[in-house]
Amino acid sequence: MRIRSRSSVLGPVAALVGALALSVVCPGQAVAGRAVVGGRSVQMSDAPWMVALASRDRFGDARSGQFCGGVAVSRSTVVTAAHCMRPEVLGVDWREVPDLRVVVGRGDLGGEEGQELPVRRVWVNPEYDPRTHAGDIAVLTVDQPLTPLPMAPKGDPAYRPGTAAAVYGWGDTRGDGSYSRTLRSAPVRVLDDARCADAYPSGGDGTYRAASMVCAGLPEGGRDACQGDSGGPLVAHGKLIGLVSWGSGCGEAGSPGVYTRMSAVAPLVAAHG
Ligand code: 4AZ
Repeated sequence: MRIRSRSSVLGPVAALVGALALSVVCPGQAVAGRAVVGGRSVQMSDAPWMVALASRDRFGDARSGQFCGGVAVSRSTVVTAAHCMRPEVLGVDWREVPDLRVVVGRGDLGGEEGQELPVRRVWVNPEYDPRTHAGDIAVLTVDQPLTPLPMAPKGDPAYRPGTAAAVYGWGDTRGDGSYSRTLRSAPVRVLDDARCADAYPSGGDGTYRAASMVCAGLPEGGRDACQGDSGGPLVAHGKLIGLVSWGSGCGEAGSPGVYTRMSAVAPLVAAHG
């Protein structure tokens, strides 16, 4: 994962510096081009389980304070990435964010459609390992009824390599700090664990662990999750198979997106939802 630049808080100069820093940290990212990277706009009615995590206090009003994605998995439970709740993202401990919200039904973050729901309870996986990125899951509870997406259980064919999947988010569309105002989705394919283990051996930015992660993309790159999409869903066969977690750059050939494998964390969700 990389940390979303807090441009709305820090102002345009910092945003420019941040964008330049990103292009240094992630060379080649910009050439992947085209928007999520390689995606298209989707209507909220086609993804009613999609939510934005937001704090206007931390990230400003322009995009409803969005900083990560999330997905409803029951009428009161949202799952997201553990790393979204870290001070590297929020600037402070999540307990000190005065207005943590789950935004539902708002495809255009510049608008007022839908609702900003207060978060009743937060559980961040204490086993999350920022070195490998294993265990990247947090569970948020809200009071109002949500529209859930079912999680694909262990052994579900949706996890098979080659399966058509889609990733959703309001994140960076070009790898240069261009966060989207509208919800986007990119079609990708579930990739073979061996390919992902080759792409991300131990000792790098993270380590691919097939037991707890799943990876997706296209062999030629061009479609991927990016900064700001973290915690959002990877959907296949109408079920949730992954949460946007990390990867090297965005949409680069040979560097697929890595996701928290839902079947591996389902017991944690059940215990903390
Ligand atoms: C991030 O920083 C991030 N291309 C998420 C996904 C990917 C890279 C970065 C995968 O949140």
